[in-house]
Amino acid sequence: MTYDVVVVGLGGMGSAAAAHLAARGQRVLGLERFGPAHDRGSSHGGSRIIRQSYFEDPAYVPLLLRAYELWDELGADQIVRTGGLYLGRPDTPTVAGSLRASQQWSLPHEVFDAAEIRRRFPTLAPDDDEVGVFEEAAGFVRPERAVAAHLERAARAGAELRFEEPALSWTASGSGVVVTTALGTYEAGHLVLCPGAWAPRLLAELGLPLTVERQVQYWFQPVGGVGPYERHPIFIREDGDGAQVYGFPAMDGPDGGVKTAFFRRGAVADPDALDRSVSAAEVEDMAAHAGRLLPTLPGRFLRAVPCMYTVTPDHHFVIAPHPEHTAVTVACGFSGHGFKFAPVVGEILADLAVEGTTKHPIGLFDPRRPALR
Ligand code: PYC
Repeated sequence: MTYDVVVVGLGGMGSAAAAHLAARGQRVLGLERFGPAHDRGSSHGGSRIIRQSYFEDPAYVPLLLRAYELWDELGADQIVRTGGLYLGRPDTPTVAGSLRASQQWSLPHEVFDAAEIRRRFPTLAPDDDEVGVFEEAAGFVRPERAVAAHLERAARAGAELRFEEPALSWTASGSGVVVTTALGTYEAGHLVLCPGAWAPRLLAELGLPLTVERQVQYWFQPVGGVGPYERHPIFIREDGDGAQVYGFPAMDGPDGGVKTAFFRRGAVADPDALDRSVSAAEVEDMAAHAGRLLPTLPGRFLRAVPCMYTVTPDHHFVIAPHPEHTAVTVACGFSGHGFKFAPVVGEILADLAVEGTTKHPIGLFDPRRPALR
């Protein structure tokens, strides 16, 4: 057999898996339907949040602590630590969940009332009944740079990486797998599937209730310029109407603007026919929501870039051995909050492919859990 492991999809998760597998001496073939570190999937847009006080579930925290270690091993500048502020009324999932995770794992954090938020961060104008959970460890990673670094590591350790070569189908037997692409057929002992928004097609037989969503990232030039946004925490604010708006510091100089977006407010999308145009109504909606918290942010609209989420009903990931094929490992359904985990997901996928098990806690990501039936 030519390869020990084929990795399908070389975005955030697949590039990390290829790097970890190749570092363990596996003969790796990586297949990607687009070019290296492309902007057609879910790993582009210049920045992704990284944080530890995880409101989605405290069970993510040990994975985050390991992810931080691995990001730092990948490169001293992979994580830009800006601090992070999670705002809303005290009983919102964003605030209550961040506090719960911080307390459960004794993560350093502070809680500010609205007046204190305004005093410390003059760009922010929360309502009087809002609070903020602040954690210093939060910040952002640059997704394109991170994918490129993992690809570089994989190639340096001997992985063969083939781009512009979409995987069309795969079969598995007791002795291994066969993967068919637009250009050829490959045999290997194991298959790691990281198909991103193409998961509903390449994992159709699992019948997972995955929804591919179009999500737009927006950049605005603030009134008065980016100055006050240059040293600024990342933020996630849960609005009174349940919408979550998030954003970043200014990170690309005086003309680069400030990026903001909605978390989980996407429309269903076809990954092969993603609408890349962004309407004036969408820009106005974003400006209105961002402006409620940061009145100077939506000064002048600069640009907008769509990407995709692949969403599970409970917003938890799918990472597991394939329930029917021991020679296949699956990773999908990252639901818009997965990128920060990329290096630890790569480590887990390498564990599962090589050892058949992992010491990391991945019970939450079981494809057979009730929420996915
Ligand atoms: O990945 O933490 C995250 C995130 C928050 C809002 C959008 N993405």
